[in-house]
Amino acid sequence: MVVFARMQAASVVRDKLITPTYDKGLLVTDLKVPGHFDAAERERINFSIKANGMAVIRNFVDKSQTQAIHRESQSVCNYGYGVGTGVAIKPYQDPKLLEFRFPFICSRGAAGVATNESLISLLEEHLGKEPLIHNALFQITFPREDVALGYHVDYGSVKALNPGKKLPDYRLRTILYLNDVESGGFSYILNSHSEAFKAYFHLPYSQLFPEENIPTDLERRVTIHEPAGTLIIFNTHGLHSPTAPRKTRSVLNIWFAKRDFSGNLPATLFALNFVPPDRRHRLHVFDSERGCSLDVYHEALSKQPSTLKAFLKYVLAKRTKSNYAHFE
Ligand SMILES: O=C(O)CCC(=O)C(=O)O
Repeated sequence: MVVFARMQAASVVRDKLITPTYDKGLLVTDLKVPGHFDAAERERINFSIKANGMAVIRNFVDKSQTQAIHRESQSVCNYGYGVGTGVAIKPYQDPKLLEFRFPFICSRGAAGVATNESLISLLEEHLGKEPLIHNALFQITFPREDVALGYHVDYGSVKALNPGKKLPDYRLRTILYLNDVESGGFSYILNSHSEAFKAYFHLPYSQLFPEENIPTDLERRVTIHEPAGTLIIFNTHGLHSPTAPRKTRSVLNIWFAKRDFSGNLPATLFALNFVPPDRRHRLHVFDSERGCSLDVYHEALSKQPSTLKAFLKYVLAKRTKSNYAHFE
């Protein structure tokens, strides 16, 4: 009897040690005023990021502003930017999704999200003073039956400038839903970042996240089905995955990093007139270019693969389920 009780106590201690805690009750915060956190809301969001690795903020962008950003995203994801004016930036398009990777040059609303004072000062508590954006994109995903990408973590960055490198930097990513998401929501395993880092960071770059290291406790998995205007913030080292959308889904993705981000980055393009004068002290979010000398571009050009190699790479890329998002 004593032995059994001791064993039970030991297993409680062991479970406490190996099973990270989380608090689902803190996950969602419903803002009273769109775009603004009062003290209680801010504290709750902060606690959720610490306890769960993520937070969900309903009503972050109001309805009409969300609709405006949605329209802008549709236009640039389908047609690109500046078509017909001589300066054109193309979207990335494949049969499953459309992306436009310069949201701050074409959308006042997107620039407003990136410089939102409540958001940036909250991020500063996690990422330190004056964080920067290391990547951003509008994305439209089409209905599909299967999951595009299994549980994974984001350790990469702009791949052309950081070839074959996993970057350990702590980053927080935001996803703003631009339409009501009733299927195909973002899925996350709560408070999984430390475990996932230990299990995966040292593995070879091309290896997928090992199945056996994905926590099996279904209680820890959440899928976020929320209305348009909801903002998700999550630690990119936590295990996450898209789910299969039955309807077309549109989002704005922004990745935020610490000022001393270790990877090479291109400049984040933005339109100054989209940033209201009272937010210009937050222009630091766009000040991201580093390690990106012209030589890097020349090297990349001189290493261009032959047409045959490029074709093979394209075919193989189509067949392989990458562990990373297209850009992260
Ligand atoms: O958009 C989503 O719901 C998840 C996307 C994702 O897993 C990724 O891009 O890394």
